[in-house]
Amino acid sequence: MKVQTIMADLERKHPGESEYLQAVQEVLESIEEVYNLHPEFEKAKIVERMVEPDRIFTFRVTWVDDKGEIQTNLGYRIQFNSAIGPYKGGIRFHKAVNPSMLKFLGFEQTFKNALTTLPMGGAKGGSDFDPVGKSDAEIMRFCQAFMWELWKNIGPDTDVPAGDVGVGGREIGYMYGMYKKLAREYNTGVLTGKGMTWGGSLIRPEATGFGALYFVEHMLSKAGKSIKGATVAISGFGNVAWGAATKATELGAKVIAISGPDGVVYNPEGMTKEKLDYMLALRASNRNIVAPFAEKFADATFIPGKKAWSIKCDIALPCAFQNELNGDDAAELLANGTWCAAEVSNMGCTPEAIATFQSAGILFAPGKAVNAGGVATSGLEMTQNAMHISWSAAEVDSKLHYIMESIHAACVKYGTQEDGYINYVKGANIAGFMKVAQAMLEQGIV
Ligand code: 2IT
Repeated sequence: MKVQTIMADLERKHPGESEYLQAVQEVLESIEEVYNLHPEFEKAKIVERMVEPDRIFTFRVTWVDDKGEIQTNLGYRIQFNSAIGPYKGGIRFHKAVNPSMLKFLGFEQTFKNALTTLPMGGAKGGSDFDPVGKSDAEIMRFCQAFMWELWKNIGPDTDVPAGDVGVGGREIGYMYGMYKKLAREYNTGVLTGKGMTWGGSLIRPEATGFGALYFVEHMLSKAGKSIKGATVAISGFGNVAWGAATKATELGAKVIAISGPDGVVYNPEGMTKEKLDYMLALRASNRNIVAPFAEKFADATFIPGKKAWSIKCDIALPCAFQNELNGDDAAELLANGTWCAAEVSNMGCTPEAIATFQSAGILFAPGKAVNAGGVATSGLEMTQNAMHISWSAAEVDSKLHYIMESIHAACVKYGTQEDGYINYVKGANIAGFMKVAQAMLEQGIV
C-alpha cells in the first residue's frame, strides 16, 4: 500500500472533501507500516475497500416553520462499514453538515467502534438543519420530517443512530416517536440516547465526557502523573463538555475555561454543581452562546472572540467540533505549559496541532480513543434493550471503566515507540484497523 497513491485516487473521486481526506490520510499514515507486513490485506484490497462507505442515503427534508413558511434541508445517512456489526453512529444537526463532514465522521466511527470491544459497525448521519434559535415545535417538526425518510433504512439489527452535535435526548425522543408511527415497530433498540423511561441507559448522557476522563486518568497514571489539582481548559459547553467538566471536577481537577462560538469564559475558581447545571441550561436555551455564564457567576469572566486555548492550563480538552484546535493554538498552549491534550470531540485537532504536541513530547490522544465511551455506552444501551432489562448506574459505569481501560491498553500495545513515547494516534488507528481488517478478510470479497 502506498498512502500517496490511495490518497490521490480518493481525491479524484471525492474532490474538495477536505475533512474526509484528512481523516483517511491520518489513519493510512498510521497503519502503513503494519499493513505492509500483511500481504493478505494487500491482496484482498482491504484499504481500498475500507476507505469508501458501503452506501450513502441522501434525502430532502421539508418542514414548516413557526411562521408557516416552508423550509427545505438535506438529510444524510452514511452506512460506512458493517464488518464487525450493525451500523452504529450519531446524527449531527449543524448548518455546516455536508457529505465530507459525515464521511469523515463515519470513517472515524468505524475504528472507534472497533476499539470499544463491542460488535458495532460504523455509520454517521445528519442534516444541514441549524437548531440555533429554533423553537421546540420547530425542532419536533424537523425531527419528524427527517425520520419520515430515514426510517426504512434503520433498525435495531441494521443501523442504530444516536445523538451528536445538535442532537440530544429531546431530538432522539421526537425521532423515536415518529419511527414507531411509521414502522409499526416498537423495539427500543433502533436508536440510542433515549429517555430513561423508554429504554434509555443510565450514564449514557454522561458517558462521552466520563469515559474521556477515565481515559485521561489512565494516560496520566501511565506517565506517573495525576489529575488532582490540575487545571483543565475545555472548549464547548454542550453535553460532551458538561460530562467532561463534571468528571474532571469530581476527580479533583479545576475546570478553568469553557467556550462557545462567541468566546471563552475564564473560570479561575473552577466548577460547582450550580455551574455545571447551568451549562445544561445554557445548551437547552438553543442560543449557542456561552457569555451568559459569566453574567450569572461573578467569579467568571467572558472574553469575547477568544478560544479556550488562550487560557493557561495543564490539560486541554477540545469538546466541541472538528479542527477546533490548530497549530497556532497548540503552540500557544505549549508556551503556557500545557502537558496533556486529549481530543474529546471527533478530530478536534488539526494535523499541525497533533504534530506540534507530539514533537514536543507531551501526552496527546485522539478522539476515536478518548471519546469512545459515548458510543460504547450506546452499545450497552442496545444490550439492555435486547435483554429487556435496565442496569444500575453503577453497573453501566463499571462496564464503561473496563472499556476505557481496554482501549487505553490497546493504544499502548500498538502505539509504544522504541524511545518509550506512546503515540496514541498510531496505537488507536492500528488497534481499530486490525480488528476491522481481519473481519473483512474473513468475510470474503463483498
Ligand atoms: O461520535 C460519536 O461517537 C457519537 N456521536 C456517539 C455515537 C453513538 O452511536 O452513540
